[in-house]
Amino acid sequence: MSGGAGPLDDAGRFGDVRRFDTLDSTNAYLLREAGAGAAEGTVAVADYQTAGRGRLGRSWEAPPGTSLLLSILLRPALPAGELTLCTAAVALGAADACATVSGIAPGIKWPNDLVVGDRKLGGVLAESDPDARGGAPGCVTVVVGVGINVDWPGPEGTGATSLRQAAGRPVHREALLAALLEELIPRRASLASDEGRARLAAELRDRCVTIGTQVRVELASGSLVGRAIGLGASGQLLVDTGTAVRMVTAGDVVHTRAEPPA
Ligand code: BT5
Repeated sequence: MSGGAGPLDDAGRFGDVRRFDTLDSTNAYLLREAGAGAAEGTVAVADYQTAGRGRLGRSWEAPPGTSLLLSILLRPALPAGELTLCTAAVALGAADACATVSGIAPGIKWPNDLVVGDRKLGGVLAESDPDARGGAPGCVTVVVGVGINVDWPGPEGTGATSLRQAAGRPVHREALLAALLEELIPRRASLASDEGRARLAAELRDRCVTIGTQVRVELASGSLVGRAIGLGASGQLLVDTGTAVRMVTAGDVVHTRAEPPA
């Protein structure tokens, strides 16, 4: 199958939306499908995940029917250093979809959290498969999953929230799904050009609540403490440690203290 035909039609719409009552993980399912050659634009939505995953081996919890749990298969022609923009494209689309259906416009905590104030509303997890077949030459296979708490404010003790709690009224999961897929159309297109990618990075900069805060970044090589001062051209986090500005492409960010407003 080529990336041009199939679920992603000429208008860039996501036409192959596969729905499940239960899956292990929508990301795991789509990675398996991608490995078997599924086309770009395939979407998996589950009511419940038995092994929902977060980053770095963590888990994503949601009782049946309470959350929007979906994954999207992308096969963009992107340099490896710009894969962060796939996470950004989906996080931005999800944030705008939340605003459309609930009036709550979440911020993005770099690199992958949707937050309302300092409460986590949702998370994005991008996983790539370097061996997957089915894309055009030069394309990478990336499955981007997103979980949004719609009707359940997250696990006890995490200080998370839900759209229902934040908006003070029920929010329709189907309307949220439709809005998200709509928001993804222009952002998927943006991944395909230099100008589009610059637009995504700029949009992320506007929505990123991490900029201007003191952060501790946990990296494989140790932790980095400093002030987040901005984003690089491909969405990397720029951290001023006091002695140097470091560019972070992956890591776990803890906001340690908000800067007073200027
Ligand atoms: C994330 O990981 O935030 C990415 C979550 C992505 C989930 C979606 S659901 C559809 C798709 N299929 C999958 O299998 N995954 C994706 P991370 O930053 O590592 O955050 C995980 C941490 O958030 C956990 O260790 C918990 O502390 C917390 N957590 C778990 N469930 C939560 C929830 N429903 N709401 C808020 N926080 C939660």
